[in-house]
Amino acid sequence: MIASTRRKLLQTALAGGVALPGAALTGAALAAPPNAATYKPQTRDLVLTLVPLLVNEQQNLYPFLKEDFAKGGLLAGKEVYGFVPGGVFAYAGDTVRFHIYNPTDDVHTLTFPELTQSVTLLGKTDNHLTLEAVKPGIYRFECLEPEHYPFMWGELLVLPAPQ
Ligand SMILES: [Cu+2]
Repeated sequence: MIASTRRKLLQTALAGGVALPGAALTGAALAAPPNAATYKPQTRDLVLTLVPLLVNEQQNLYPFLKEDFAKGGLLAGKEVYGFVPGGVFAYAGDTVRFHIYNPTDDVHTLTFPELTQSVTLLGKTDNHLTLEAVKPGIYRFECLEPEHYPFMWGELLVLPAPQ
C-alpha cells in the first residue's frame, strides 16, 4: 500500500472509527490508551545479539584497522562490539526478559550497573537475564570486558505506565 493511501485510511480511521486493512485498528482502539490504573504489566521477551563491529578478525577486510589496532593506534587494546538492538523499551511494572545470543568467540557480559544485575556469556553461548517490575527511568547496560569498554553499551528506557 502506498504511503498516501495508508495516511488517508489512518486519518479516516481516526475521524470515524473505520478499521484499517490488515491492522485491526478501530476508533475505539485508537481513542485512548489504557490509564495507569488499568494498565496490566506485561512480560516483554527481548532478544539481544552480541555483534562484532570493528574487531581484530576484520583487519584484512578493513585495512585501516591494522593501524587502529597497532600499539598507539586509536583502538589499541580494544575491540568494538555492539548489543543489537542497543535501545530497548518497557512500561513501568513490566517484566523484561532478555534472551542474549553470543555467536562470537569472545566472552561478554550483559550488565545493568544501577540494577546490580549481570550475566556472563561465554563464546558461542546464549543466556537469560530477567528484570522484574521495572521502575521508570533510563538504565544503561554494558559489557564489563575491559577490551570492549567504552564501546559496548545500550539503554533500557522504562516509561511511566500509559495514562
Ligand atoms: Cu563484550
